[in-house]
Amino acid sequence: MNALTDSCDDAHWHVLGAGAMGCLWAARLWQHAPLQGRVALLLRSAEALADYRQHGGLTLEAPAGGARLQMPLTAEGLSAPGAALQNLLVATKSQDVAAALASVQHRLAADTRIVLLQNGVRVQREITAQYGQARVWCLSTSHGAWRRSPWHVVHAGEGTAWLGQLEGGDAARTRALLALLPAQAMRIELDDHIATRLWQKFAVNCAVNALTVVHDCANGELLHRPAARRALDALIDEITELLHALPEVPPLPDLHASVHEVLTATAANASSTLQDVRASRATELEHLNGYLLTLAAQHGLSAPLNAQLLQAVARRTGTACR
Ligand code: KPL
Repeated sequence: MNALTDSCDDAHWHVLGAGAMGCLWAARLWQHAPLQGRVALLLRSAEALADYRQHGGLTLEAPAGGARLQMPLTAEGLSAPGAALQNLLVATKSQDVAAALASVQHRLAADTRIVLLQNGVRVQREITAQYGQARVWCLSTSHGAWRRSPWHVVHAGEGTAWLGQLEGGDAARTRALLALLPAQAMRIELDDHIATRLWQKFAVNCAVNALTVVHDCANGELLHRPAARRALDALIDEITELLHALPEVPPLPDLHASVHEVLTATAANASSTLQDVRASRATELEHLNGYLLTLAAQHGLSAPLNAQLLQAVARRTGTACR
């Protein structure tokens, strides 16, 4: 029984997106005592479902060489019929969220809670507008994870996570939702100003991610390679000016300081975008610098450095990102 919701009937989670983050959150949800293991992965392809079932569960490796835990979570096909979803954690890439939600449309009820775990702010704004403020929550997280193999996830960097709804939302319902999440294991805190936090992380990701691809370097190198550092500083200036001019963006802390802090804390890491490029996966840049260009154009502003950056990434990867 959950003290805040007065019910254990609404404690079932489904996790959409079985990348490193999806697997990490699914495993941590499964461990969360009030849920008693009522967590299922929603898998897109029949092959993935068969492979997962044959494998028999997820393995979670805790940080710093900690324990390896086997977790027999269930899995379901994405388009399979089933009961209405109570809590849905969406952990796909930004560009896949709308299609992924559309494919579980038949299982979304008026009271299904949708929790978004993406970088950026575009998806959060679009999905909140589409499904309504009452049904959508955002998690902004600094946890790090990677997969040793498809069903074996390593919780590599223990970070923090913040939970909230755009435009404030309903505090009591957000607290009730927090009780259904692994607040301790994932260090989740409530944030009444999640929009500010999302915009801030968006700004950092716009400054860092594409540039690590162009310079093909770990995060910290952006501070230490002279050419990369010059490009970084100029890009931060442009992003700061642009965000300041956009009416929808709340006041944000100094971006030079935020970027410096993140790059120092994650110096040895490859950004998620560089990891995507190295693994020949689609990147989220259309939802980062691409979205910045869209917002700039909507307000008659220009962002030449961001545009050049996207072109440079496209040349390097051989794919147009817009
Ligand atoms: O969020 C990140 C990412 O890689 O997507 C940063 C902050 C750049 C850390 O790597």
